[in-house]
Amino acid sequence: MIRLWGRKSSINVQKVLWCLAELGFEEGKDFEQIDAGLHFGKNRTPEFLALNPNGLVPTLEDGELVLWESNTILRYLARQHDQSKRFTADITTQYQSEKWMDWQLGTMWPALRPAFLGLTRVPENERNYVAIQKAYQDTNTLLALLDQQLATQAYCSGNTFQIGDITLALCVSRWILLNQTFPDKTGPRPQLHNIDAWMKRIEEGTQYHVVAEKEFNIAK
Ligand SMILES: N[C@@H](CCC(=O)N[C@@H](CS)C(=O)NCC(=O)O)C(=O)O
Repeated sequence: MIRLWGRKSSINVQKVLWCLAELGFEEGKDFEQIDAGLHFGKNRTPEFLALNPNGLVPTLEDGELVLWESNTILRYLARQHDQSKRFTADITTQYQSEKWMDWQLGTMWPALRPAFLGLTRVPENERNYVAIQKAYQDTNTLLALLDQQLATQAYCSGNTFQIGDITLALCVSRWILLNQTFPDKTGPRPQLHNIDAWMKRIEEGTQYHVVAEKEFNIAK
């Protein structure tokens, strides 16, 4: 049975949980999830560090194979466990999806992360609100690029839902929730209509509900 280490409030663990749901894996039957990280601890133990020397989640065990880096875990699951072959796209679609996955990890999340961590993890009296608002506004500019892409196609890499959409949608949902929860701290959020329509398609047509959040809750 696949074993997934990581608390369910982590964006990177949620990528894996969502992907497993898309592939038809049921928790407790096809995979085991172990709470680890933040207040759950366990991620600095010698046992865990032997699996992932970074001490971070998610970490996945599938038989002898141990993987960390959430986007790589998604690539592996889509290659190894996709019975229906819905993630076995033509080469153009596959690499457009890969491109957005790298953009999510290397560009978009680093931009939004200071706002996310600043507002949800840093105590109120220690927050740098100037840096938080700048991070949020920089993310607005970046997301206009995704919105532009979604003007001509239903999903990030073409007309089918791919793993790239999983990685992006979890960042976008945090971007929306941050503004809804702390509107005066993030500053304005532009209406990006193509992103709104894409999120609606995802909410209605995928397993997004297994990780969807209405509030920030690091306790779970
Ligand atoms: N690039 C890594 C980042 C992993 C990461 O930063 N994980 C965070 C949670 S999102 C973590 O383990 N934080 C420490 C903790 O939760 O205690 C990935 O995509 O998997």
